[in-house]
Amino acid sequence: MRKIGITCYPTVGGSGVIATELGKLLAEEGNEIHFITSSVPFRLNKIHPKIFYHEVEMNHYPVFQYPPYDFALAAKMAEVIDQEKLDILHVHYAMPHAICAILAKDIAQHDVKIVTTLHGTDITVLGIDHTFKKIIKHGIEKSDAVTAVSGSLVNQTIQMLDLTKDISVIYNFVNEEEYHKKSVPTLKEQYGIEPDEKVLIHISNFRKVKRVQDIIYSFNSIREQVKSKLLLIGDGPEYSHMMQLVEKLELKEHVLFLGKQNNISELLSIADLKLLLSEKESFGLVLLEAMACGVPCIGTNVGGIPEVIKHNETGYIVELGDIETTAQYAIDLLNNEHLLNQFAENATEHSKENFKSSKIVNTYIELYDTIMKK
Ligand code: GMT
Repeated sequence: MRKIGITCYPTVGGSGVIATELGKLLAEEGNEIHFITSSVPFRLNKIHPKIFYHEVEMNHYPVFQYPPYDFALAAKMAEVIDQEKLDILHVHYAMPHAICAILAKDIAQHDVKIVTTLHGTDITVLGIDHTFKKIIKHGIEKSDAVTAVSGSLVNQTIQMLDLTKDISVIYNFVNEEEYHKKSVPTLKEQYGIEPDEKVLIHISNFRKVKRVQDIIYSFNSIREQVKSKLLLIGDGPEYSHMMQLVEKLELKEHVLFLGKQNNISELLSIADLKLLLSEKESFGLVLLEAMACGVPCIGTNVGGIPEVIKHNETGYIVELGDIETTAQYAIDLLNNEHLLNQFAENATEHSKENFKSSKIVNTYIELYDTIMKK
């Protein structure tokens, strides 16, 4: 039995999902898991005798212009390392979690190993603010092991930070108990979708990098040739702009804005095709969630997306901003029932074979055991 601390962003987001699902599966394997976060991770939805939660508490003193969250986190990490005698502290995101973990390790009496998993946005932050470069590099170099969610992210990290450190690729996974095709016979009707209408789906946090407008423009061409509806799921800064665009293109009755939703696998179970046309994406967990539910995907040739979608087998890869090719691929696929079924089957197989949760969790366990021996 290993004692493992996990820190992640607890709110909605792929990295928080992966960290929490990993913790749950590690607990199932008999490990003791200690989440050290600012609030209960949103996917920590069931109790388990081997899962514990330590809240990072913040005091608001008027003297501080900005509340020192990073120090509060490091202090809590150090406390939990010593109290619980943690073997491993696994942090998701270099910024600031890896740096806080290094500081906590220095403070704590008990020896702990630090594992940092990079999810992408921690590295792309560098594009916004280069003052972070040295501190992120420090967090990565001082970690006992570093993993990234795609080969593309490893290359990008090494290039941007001039690193010599070994970074292993450990792909993301989905909880198969939740993500599989479900029988939801009345759901289409409940959303006012005709039985013979195809359903396209996009799920994101509606940040600019997700280029939701490319999805809407593609759909505008698709629906001229395929009777279909577009489901837009999630919320974020671009949401109201996208609503305006849909109105401008007179697509209001064909595009359903559903906002944030919990039962994504049920919505995926009525979808025929998933679109993710981002300009930055280290992995694209939503693609894997879709494929696990038997939904083929079209994604951009960006970041880790081509490592997740098998072009011409589980979906298609298109160049960034190429709305015409996206629409053409979608039209051809949606109009060919045989090919669509084949792609759906391939997608399920691909997710099971290459992103199986038990296989990924074992890879993390092997990594923990290797560094614990050092
Ligand atoms: O994409 C986001 O804006 C959210 C971000 C997060 O913190 O969850 O996602 C990143 O991590 C996910 C889990 O590893 C990946 O699937 C996403 O591709 C990655 N997002 C980006 O690289 C933009």
